[in-house]
Amino acid sequence: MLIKRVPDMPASEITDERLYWGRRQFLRAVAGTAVGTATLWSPASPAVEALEAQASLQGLEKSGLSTTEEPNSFDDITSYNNFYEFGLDKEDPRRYAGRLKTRPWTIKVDGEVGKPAEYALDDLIKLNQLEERIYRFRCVEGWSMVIPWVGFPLAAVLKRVEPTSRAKYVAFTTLLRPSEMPGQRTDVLEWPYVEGLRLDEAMHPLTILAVGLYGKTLVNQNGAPIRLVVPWKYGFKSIKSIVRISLVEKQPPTSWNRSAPQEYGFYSNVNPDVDHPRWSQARERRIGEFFRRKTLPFNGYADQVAGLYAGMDLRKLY
Ligand SMILES: Nc1nc2c(c(=O)[nH]1)N[C@H]1C(S)=C(S)[C@@H](COP(=O)(O)O)O[C@H]1N2
Ligand SMILES: [Mo]
Repeated sequence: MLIKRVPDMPASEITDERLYWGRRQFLRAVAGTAVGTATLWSPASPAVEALEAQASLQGLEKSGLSTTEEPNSFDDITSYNNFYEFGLDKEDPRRYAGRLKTRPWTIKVDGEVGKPAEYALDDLIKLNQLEERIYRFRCVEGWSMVIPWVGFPLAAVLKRVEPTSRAKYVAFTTLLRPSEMPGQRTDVLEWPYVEGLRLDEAMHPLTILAVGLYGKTLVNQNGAPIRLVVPWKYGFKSIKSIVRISLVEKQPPTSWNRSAPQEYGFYSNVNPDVDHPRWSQARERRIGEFFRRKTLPFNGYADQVAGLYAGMDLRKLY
């Protein structure tokens, strides 16, 4: 379908027609809701106020897995987002995500496990030691940031439910709530957004569930109240606003692969040597910088994760 858009395409790649119709469809969906846009977010309100408005997270440990690179500002991280449930433009999530209610929030962990569980989010958080993890983040569109997440290893959550020997993959599902997510009233993607990892990727110590940013709870545009972060993969693997984590036997469907399989594979490891069919992945623009920098294999995490893919042809399994 023409109105379907691939994630993160450079603006130059998007035909005017697609952008026009995708945007119109979204605005029509927003107009159909009771809440207008004016009260949701004043673009003039300084980022510091937004940061202060979030609850502080207590007892954070500093992680040895953090990069020493300088983090992007809170303003950068919360104003330039992909979250198609809230629109196609980078500024849409900040404008429209405020209406999403993130409490109460339950998250189900089920499937091929001995002890399926359903947690109130705050209980799940209490079960885990929160850490600050400063990670590089690379979007398939060609931009990158450094983000000080707060979270805990996904492995801790998975171990607690005791995966069976049949569990080979992990499937993640975003909330489906069109009344608060206007993008879900359009067909830019099939909803809800879904993602997946192989079990060993999911269990890797770098893979975290993030519940915060800059020491505070997540703002909605970044995937509140809980989102995945897989720093060696393109950004779209890092699914937001998760309600279900299922251990499964077979490779699960993923939203962007389903939408454009020739462009987005299941693995989606950051790989400067494999071009996107419509643009090079060799370089990236760090938000806030002028000159582009070289993209690193596995986004700079090769020492830790390359071993997961030994013997695989990552040109085929992109
Ligand atoms: N549910 C959901 N998760 C999502 C997306 C989305 O549209 N919906 N976009 C993905 C993409 S393409 C990117 S680059 C990151 C952006 O995360 P950030 O806004 O926190 O930087 O979220 C990912 N997770
Ligand atoms: Mo992305």
